[in-house]
Amino acid sequence: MENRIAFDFRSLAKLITKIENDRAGSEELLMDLYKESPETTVIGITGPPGAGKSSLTDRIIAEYRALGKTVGVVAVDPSSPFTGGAILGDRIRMCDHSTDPGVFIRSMGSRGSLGGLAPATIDVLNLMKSAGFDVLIVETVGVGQSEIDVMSIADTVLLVLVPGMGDDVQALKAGIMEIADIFVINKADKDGKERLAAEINMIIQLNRHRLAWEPPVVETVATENKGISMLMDRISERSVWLKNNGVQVKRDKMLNQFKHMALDRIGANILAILNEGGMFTRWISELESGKSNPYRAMKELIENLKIKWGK
Ligand SMILES: Nc1nc2c(ncn2[C@@H]2O[C@H](COP(=O)(O)OP(=O)(O)OP(=O)(O)O)[C@@H](O)[C@H]2O)c(=O)[nH]1
Ligand SMILES: [Mg+2]
Repeated sequence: MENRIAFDFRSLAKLITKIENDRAGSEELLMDLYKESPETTVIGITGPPGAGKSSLTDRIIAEYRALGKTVGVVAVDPSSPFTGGAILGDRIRMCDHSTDPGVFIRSMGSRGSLGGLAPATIDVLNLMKSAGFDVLIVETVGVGQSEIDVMSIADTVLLVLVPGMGDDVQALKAGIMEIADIFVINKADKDGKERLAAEINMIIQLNRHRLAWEPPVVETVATENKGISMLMDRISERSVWLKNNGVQVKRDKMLNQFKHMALDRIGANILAILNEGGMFTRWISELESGKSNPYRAMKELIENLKIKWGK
């Protein structure tokens, strides 16, 4: 099989470190390197801590490797101060693949990701997409806004849940349908999977009318390799569906990505400009002298922006 990967892994690792440590300085680099890569399957894996996301990732890597496909993995661990693979091993259970020349695994911690983990992760994923892996996997913890942001880059998002968290599913309801393309009930060897499945199915039914793609539910036991081939089948079906019906889905995801990228850049630039212009210092002194208040300051800010950018 032809190897489409454009860089050797050492260069790739160096580029990622550069992006993590100096996002603003890497902008030019990303501008030059960015390449749409329609052949790359991008899979997002998210869910609560300890649900078995890394164990599943490990199994999925093995399945794709058996087909001769190259795999790139980014594991985001917001609780870790480390980056650059230092925590590979324990929390990220993919040791089996660490010596495989067709697999590149990178972990990202909170250190060095100026401007937030989500924007930095998106930059790194875009780089890896451009590098030409057959499959790209991104693992994140949680179902919050930052996961939703990161997942805008994935074609197919697996939401991994475990039995015994029925009430949590209720609490997650709002975010859940926005993010899940495939529900995975992992640790199906534990009690309570029927209840969880019922909860998930209820949420799917409630949202059915507005879903173009109805997310399937798959049960797995990652540690015993059970349900994995079923999961791979669902992932393939999703890919086929995306090929035939996915134009709007891709457009929506791209739009989402653009908005986040724009907000991220605009936010950083504007804060710098305001700082330089001494706006913050002036606001503080006006606040202290009772001449203004935070709401007046914001009104002034927005009006100035409107003058600059029209409308
Ligand atoms: N019983 C059982 N245990 C599992 C299963 N899958 C994973 N585990 C165990 O659950 C624990 C957490 O697995 P991980 O794969 O690290 O979970 P994770 O979601 O990646 O965890 P974080 O990245 O820390 O959020 C490990 O001890 C696994 O061996 C499963 O299907 N059944
Ligand atoms: Mg993990």
